[in-house]
Amino acid sequence: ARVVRTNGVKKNAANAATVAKSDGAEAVKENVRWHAAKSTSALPIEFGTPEMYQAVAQSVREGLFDRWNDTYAHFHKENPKQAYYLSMEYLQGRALTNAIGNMGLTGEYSDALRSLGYTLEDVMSVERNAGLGNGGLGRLASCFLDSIATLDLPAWGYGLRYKYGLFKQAVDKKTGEQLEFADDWLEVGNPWEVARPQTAYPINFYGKVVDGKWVPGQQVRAVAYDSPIPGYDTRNCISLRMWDAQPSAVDFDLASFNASDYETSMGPTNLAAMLCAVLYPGDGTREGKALRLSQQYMLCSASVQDILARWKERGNTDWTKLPEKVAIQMNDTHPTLAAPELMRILMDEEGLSWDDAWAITTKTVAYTNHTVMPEALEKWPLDLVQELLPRHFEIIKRIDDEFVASVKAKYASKPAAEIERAIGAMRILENYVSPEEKAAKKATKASKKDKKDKKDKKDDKEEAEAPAVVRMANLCCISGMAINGVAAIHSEIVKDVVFNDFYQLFPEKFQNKTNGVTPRRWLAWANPQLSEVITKWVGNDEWITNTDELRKLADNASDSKLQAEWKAAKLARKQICKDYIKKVTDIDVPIDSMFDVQVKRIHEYKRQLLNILGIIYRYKQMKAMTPEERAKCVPRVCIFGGKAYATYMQAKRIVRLINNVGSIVNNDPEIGDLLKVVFVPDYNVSLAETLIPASELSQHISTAGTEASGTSNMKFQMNGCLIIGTLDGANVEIRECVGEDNFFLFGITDPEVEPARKERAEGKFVPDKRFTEVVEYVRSGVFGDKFEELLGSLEGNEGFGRGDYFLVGKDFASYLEAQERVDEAYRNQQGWTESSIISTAYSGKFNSDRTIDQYAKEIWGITPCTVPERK
Ligand code: B1N
Repeated sequence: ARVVRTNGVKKNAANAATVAKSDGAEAVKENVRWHAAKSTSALPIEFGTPEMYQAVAQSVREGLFDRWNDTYAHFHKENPKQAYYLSMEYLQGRALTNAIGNMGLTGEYSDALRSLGYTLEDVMSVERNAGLGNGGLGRLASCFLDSIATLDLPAWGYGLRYKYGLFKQAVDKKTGEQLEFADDWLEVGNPWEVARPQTAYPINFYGKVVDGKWVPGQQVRAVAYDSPIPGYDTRNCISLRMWDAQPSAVDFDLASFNASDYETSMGPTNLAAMLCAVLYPGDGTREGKALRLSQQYMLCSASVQDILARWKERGNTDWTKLPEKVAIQMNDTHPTLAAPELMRILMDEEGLSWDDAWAITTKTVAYTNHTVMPEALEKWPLDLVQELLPRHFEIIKRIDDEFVASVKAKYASKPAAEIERAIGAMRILENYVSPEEKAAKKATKASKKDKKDKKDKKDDKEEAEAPAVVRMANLCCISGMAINGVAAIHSEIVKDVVFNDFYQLFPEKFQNKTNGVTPRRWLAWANPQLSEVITKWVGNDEWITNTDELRKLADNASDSKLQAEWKAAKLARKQICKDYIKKVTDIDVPIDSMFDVQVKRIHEYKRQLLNILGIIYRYKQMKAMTPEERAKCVPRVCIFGGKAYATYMQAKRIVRLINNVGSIVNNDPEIGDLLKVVFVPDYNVSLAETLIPASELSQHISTAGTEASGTSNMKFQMNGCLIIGTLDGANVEIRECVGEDNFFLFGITDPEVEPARKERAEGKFVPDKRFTEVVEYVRSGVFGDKFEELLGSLEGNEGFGRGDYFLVGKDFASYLEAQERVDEAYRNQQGWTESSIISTAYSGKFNSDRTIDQYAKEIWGITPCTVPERK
């Protein structure tokens, strides 16, 4: 009865638009077979696993369409307040396993494929990773979408459809260096996206402002590509809308083309291609900055235009009530331009007054801060903003002027110097000199021309050194209705340090939203072996949404039957991981060793260097032992993964050191299976799904106060992995949940960091003897190279010295002691397994459903809008 195809194709029930759970594996099989014949790009003479992946993806996608369309229609009809998550990054990973898992069809697809002679594992491995993000921030956005859909919330994601995602990483076999390759993730097509060429908006750049309105100099079109994001155990299926840049047809200069002036005629086409070519184009140069800022503007402008068009489409008319229908969340400062863009449209296109537009904007946008590292707080050259977005510059300038005036009025009773300091810290434009002031300065200079004294020269120099910039975070704090950090400690640092002046001014805006991760992808689908044990011992699978249910595991944490099943699940995952490592690195890792993992972007503050120096110390110690002593060591496999930013030399040296240590240690016959050091190349979402379930110990060892939250720490915890870590980011809250006995803590705390740096700078710090020994050992050239620049950074301030800014030396002794506690704990396998069970049991807080529920209630003001069953 549900036949939908009419194009002469032989039909049966399974050709219908949806395969429901009740249809069973047989119907799924027929549906997949149908798609294999009719909707893949395979030629009739070729059919293998890649083609089967296409067929299955088409089948699943078809099954999602009713839910997806119904969700769209239902939101349209109900006209609820809707939230929009604006992010320059999404790390979606693979979609297939997640979609069938969320639809509750894993068993059916698995059986259907088996009877067709394939396995679901092989088929899903064909899918390319959608890697349109750098790390935690992008993956967080993707986890949030899963939770939004699962909680039936009316919210959508907006992003950019980069042609090339984050680069693919390989390791040079000879030198151990990182190699980078473009990630052409769309090469073989993307079955999860739907192009919507009807949904396109003009995006303008350059030009000038005439009579208060923007007369642009350049234009591209942003075209919508939508991907369905199915919720778990619900019919709700939301959208991730990604914008692609295309040339506007009117710009195509056919005459030039016919006159063989291809460069001129292809100009707009090339510009459009460049805009969405890569995630995070290098922004060292002015061209690079202009490109990145153009990308950010395209995301903001297209999304805001689309949001307002939808608001109208749903019959809304009273602009002053926009904040009752729309909330826009800015994922870090990258989409800050959403605020001035909303202002511009409301004023210049909809005719609202400044005051009305401002009142609306400041109730609509909200800002999440993800880092306190000063170099990551975006500042754009003022003249670039002015040139690229002249109308927005005017708007930003006026926001700044009015803000300065409001602070002066509010702080009138304070000392003048204090007012000046506070304004200096908070205003949007930094080092800005207005044209009038510039003219005045020039005049004074001219009059002083002959008596040019030293002081004047100094002034000149300062001017040259401090270019005028637009501080995006300040614009966010001023225009946002809410500002949040991403873990308790981070949100405190945001209030006390990074934005303290704003906190004094607008204490009510500041909030905390501790990050979370989706238990669907990161536990239920990534680790079916452990999930089965959990479901059995919890009594049902409610924990897949209500992760507090996991606590029930704690009651049986010391039960030998649960322990045996728990260990068996872990062992199965270690085997999968071992096979993968063998396949990609050719290293044999012993399965009965402790799997000790650190995977994350390579960054000095994350201190992979501390980890590898600790390993070198371990190696050195083992070398010095008698064979009998050595036999008593706890065997470890130390696994690293992570990408270094292409121009971040120090991070690249860390990668090389890890690889070089690996090639010495792994081939040392004295050491054998007692220690293995593995760098697994090309860390991405899929690799995380392989490594995390197999891990027994994971390292989250950033210098206190530097990691805003971390989110992999939560994934490891959920999968029963113990953590060695500092009191930083979400570690603090994880430790509170699992209890101090189940967390290997070390290192100085945030308030101790500045004094330690001072001690270091004053030459009063004496490093632990073991630290000095290890550094000297590396210096001696055992690992191929002497790593002068890398090790130098741990020392003074001359030459390569950076004064050990991230305090590797300071925390080294404490780290080694914590590692000794780890070894001791691992010797007691029962105790270890009990801690592992407890870790999972108390991971409920870190479910992104909890995080999203808080955003929905405390920032966005949205409530569930559940799509009903079809009648
Ligand atoms: O955001 C994650 C946190 O868990 C991590 O601790 C934090 O480091 C990460 C500029 C960033 N902060 N800032 C970025 C990403 C890309 C870019 O161009 C900054 N990423 C984080 C989720 O809250």
